[in-house]
Amino acid sequence: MKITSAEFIKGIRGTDGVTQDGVAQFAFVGRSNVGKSSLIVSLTNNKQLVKVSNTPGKTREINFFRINHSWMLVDLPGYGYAKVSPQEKEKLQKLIIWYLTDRSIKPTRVFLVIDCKVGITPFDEQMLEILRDERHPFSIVVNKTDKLGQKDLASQLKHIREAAGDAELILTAATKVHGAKDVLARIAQALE
Ligand SMILES: Nc1nc2c(ncn2[C@@H]2O[C@H](COP(=O)(O)OP(=O)(O)OP(=O)(O)O)[C@@H](O)[C@H]2O)c(=O)[nH]1
Ligand SMILES: [Mg+2]
Repeated sequence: MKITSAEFIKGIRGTDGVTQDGVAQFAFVGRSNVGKSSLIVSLTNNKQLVKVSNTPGKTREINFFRINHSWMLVDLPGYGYAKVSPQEKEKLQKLIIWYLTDRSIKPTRVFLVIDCKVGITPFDEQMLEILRDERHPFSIVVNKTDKLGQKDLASQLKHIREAAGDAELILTAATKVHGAKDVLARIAQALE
């Protein structure tokens, strides 16, 4: 599948206003700084579309991007970033949980993004629990694979596989556009 158009639709901070037009939504969730926004850049090949920075806690809204004039990519804020205020942290956490649990929202597939160096954290475990409880189809995207050598990557993947159970793993390096085609293939399959 090729992405020929990508447009920012809106960012929401409250618990209303999700586009209810029934189009498929593919959502990226995960800890702050794991590379969710970078993955969206790598899929769309459009740096202007998404704000990516070295500052964790960059995405503060749920951002919706319409792709190929039909389906949506959804960029969620990250959880677990220590330096945002406790109030902001709680607000962001509520926003993420609302997106994943509200009955009116039915993401076609959720991509839980993790940093291959860090592995699956207790926060990620909580997200996995929610994804399973809500019965959302999901994949675990193991990002930043360029940061580890072959041997370390293999050993990290072993741990990640143990914690991931039967969840599908997709390996990526967003800033090198590695693995983008595998994520896109998963999306294409779900859209069939
Ligand atoms: N080396 C390397 N760096 C990456 C990769 N993906 C993202 N980064 C870098 O990691 C930092 C954070 O990336 P973002 O895409 O903003 O992360 P995010 O998950 O959207 O973060 P929040 O919006 O805070 O939740 C940026 O400096 C990216 O350039 C990758 O695959 N490899
Ligand atoms: Mg982001």
